[in-house]
Amino acid sequence: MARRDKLLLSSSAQERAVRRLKRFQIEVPSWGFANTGTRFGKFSQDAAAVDLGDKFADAGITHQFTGMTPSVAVHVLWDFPGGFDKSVVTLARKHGVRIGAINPNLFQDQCYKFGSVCNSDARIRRRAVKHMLDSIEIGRQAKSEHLSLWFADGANYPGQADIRRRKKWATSALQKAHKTMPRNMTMLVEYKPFEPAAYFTDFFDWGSSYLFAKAAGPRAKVLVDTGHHLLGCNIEQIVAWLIDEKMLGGFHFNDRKYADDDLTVGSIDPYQAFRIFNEIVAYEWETGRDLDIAYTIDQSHNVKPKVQATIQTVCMVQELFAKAMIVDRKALAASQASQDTVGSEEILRRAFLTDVTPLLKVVRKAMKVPADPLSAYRASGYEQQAAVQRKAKRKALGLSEGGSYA
Ligand code: AFD
Ligand code: MN
Ligand code: MN
Repeated sequence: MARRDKLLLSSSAQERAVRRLKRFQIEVPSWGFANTGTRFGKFSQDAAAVDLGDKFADAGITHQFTGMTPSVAVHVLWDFPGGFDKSVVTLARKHGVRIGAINPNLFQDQCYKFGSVCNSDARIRRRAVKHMLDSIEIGRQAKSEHLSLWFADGANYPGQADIRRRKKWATSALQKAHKTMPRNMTMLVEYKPFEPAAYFTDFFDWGSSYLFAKAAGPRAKVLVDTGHHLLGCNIEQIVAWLIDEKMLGGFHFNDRKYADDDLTVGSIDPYQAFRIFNEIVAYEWETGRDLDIAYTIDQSHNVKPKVQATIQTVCMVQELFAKAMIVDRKALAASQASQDTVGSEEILRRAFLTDVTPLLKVVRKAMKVPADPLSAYRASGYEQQAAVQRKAKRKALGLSEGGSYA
């Protein structure tokens, strides 16, 4: 069990930490609230969202209990199956949230079997570009600041595809999208080394996304999904390099044991997540300004109740960021300068092992949210009520158990 040190911060350090934590927000994914599953099956939850209004309601309740999640990342195909119009913006506002990143869906239609922007059939590539341009238009109407791109493009067998031509096709597609984006929009280029493609993916690591983003244009950056790295990869080193290159666009946060497991943040390796936040806080300490990036949860839970898992993961992000906030930066710099390996490590470890509950209590009081958001939510009865209402809604709509519109 990790040692729990009492929080000993100078008042100025505590005030600085409280101010920063009050500003810390993270976007929740619409797809985290509807029933989903794996290729092995879909296990429905009565309380899971049935339609977009339910998803916004769940995001809104998450924000009500945490004070940290005012925006919702949306998936164009899953959330707007019948098209988008301004009523969606009104619906989100009704639930106390706003539309965040726009995620085109370039991986589910049958035509994308052999890829979207990297498909050897120019007609499919053109269709993929059109979907990106349509998604940008949705973003323009929703006043979204991010076009978040994940491509499932890749190959399953050696010899199946021309790697260099695919790179060129993708580059051309991203350049067309970048040209169309409104000036307030940033393109986030996500990477993933495998899945669903098994031999190679076209957007496979931070370097590929970096090169694609650089080629696309000045408002394209790299999106780091913490579940998208080969085992043993040093993610905080990637984050530090991207920060230094001003190419870190944002994160999709989750945790994983083996693959892209969509586990709640910190459930497997909280120290790694803390080290990622440590790089962010170190930059903010040195520059005196917040790192302007998109913090997003990317999880879709099958065995945890959806809203509970979302509140749990958001609170864990906040707790680990708080721990990074209490690292003694001056002492760390001095210790590194004197090459005191143990001393430097101990400064980081002690911050990680410190119980920041007292600090979070101060922050949450100031934000007028419960001191323990998860316990408060679990006692609220929201989930039980949603289960009854949504079960009835599914029945009335003739949806299969656990079915949802999107
Ligand atoms: C899947 C992909 C990727 C993407 C997300 C939402 O692996 O992380 O960002 O779906 O589309 O998790
Ligand atoms: Mn992701
Ligand atoms: Mn993923």
